[in-house]
Amino acid sequence: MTVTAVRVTPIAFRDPPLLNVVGIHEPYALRSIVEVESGDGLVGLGETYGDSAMLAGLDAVREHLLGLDPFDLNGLRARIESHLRPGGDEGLSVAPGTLRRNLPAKVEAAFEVAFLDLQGQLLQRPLVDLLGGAVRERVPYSAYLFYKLARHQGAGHEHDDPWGEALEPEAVVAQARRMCALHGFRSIKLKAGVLEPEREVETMQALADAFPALPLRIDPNGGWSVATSLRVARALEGTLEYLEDPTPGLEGMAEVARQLDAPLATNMVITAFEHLPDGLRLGAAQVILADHHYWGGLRATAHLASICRTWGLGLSMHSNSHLGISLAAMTHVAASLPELSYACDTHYPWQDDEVIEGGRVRFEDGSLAVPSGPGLGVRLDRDALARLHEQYLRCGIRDRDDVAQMRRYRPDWTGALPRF
Ligand code: GKR
Ligand code: MG
Repeated sequence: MTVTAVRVTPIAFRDPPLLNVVGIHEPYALRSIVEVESGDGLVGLGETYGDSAMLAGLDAVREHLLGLDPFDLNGLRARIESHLRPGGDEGLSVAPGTLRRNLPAKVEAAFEVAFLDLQGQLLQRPLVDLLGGAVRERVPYSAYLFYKLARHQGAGHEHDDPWGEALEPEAVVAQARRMCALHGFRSIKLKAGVLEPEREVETMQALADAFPALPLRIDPNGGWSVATSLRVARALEGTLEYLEDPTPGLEGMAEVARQLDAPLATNMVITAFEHLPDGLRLGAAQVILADHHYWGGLRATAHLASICRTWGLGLSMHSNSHLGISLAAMTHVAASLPELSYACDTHYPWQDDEVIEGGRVRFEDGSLAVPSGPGLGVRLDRDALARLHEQYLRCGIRDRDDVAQMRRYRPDWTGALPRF
């Protein structure tokens, strides 16, 4: 049994006007849906970034996968490596899908998930069993809060967003209450680097008062200088389970880490295996945020988890905007990792579109059961795929660009880091 067809379909789904350090989300987020067919009519699924660099990478290797055995994951890597060169190091980004950096790892991840989905379907076993089996039946996720505007602007996509504006501490607490009531989350993360740091400290203190029993994290995506990071961290002493990417660069993170007791987490300065030696030598982070979409896949994520265990690092999970195929893959791998000791990030509650049969996935008590069907345990809804592809063709967005989108609101905006 071999791979007989590989399809990649770019899609766009609605995304609210969420603020971050470099700008604001556009009205649509992009993904690609990967389908790998084997001779017996089975289809393995993957979901990844939908930016143009990623689509070009997927397209460059697509036809070279024909004839591969879906169990031959070493063959998959070899074919990708012989047809794709790693890109240059383009610096920090909140949008891994737009970078050529890690491109072979990102392409491998998208196809590896689809191959593993096929393997699971052939063996009639859930994907988690191919990763060593589940160490937990349910995977906890955290409430991912954003400062946000009430309305998108520009390019004919103006519309109000049902979550309304959240810029003041009370509005963010209300957002947290609504998100926790809807999904039962038991830990909270605030995307920061948006307002003056003192305002963000007030927001965190309001969250700590409103949710005294829940672990809290804050992530300004490298938006603060070393001095600002230390000031904020000291103001929040005792309230943080970890402080995520307070400042840009390995050296800056190491400087902050040296002066604090709270652990630093990162999905910005250590994003590939080759960053680990320097990161470890400098002590730049104590918690690594895994993300199979750019670390090279589900097995690479397990490899990263082993390295974290060996070197005494914590392991958490990062997310960008995504739909249900990614959510299923994240849940399978998270269920298989004994090292994962934090609730995973997910942007999923901010979306309302879906591409899988059955529609939106429901969290219960802030967690998801590992899908029990064979492989990923999710199927593609072809009508939804066609509709979201049509939305991609119509929306005109081809690369995530939060900086350019923010210039519609503030023409002098640069998005340069650190901001404060
Ligand atoms: O979507 O605005 C966003 C986030 O800032 C995202 O791009 C980051 O990659 O959520 C991510 C993070 O934890 O840094
Ligand atoms: Mg982060």
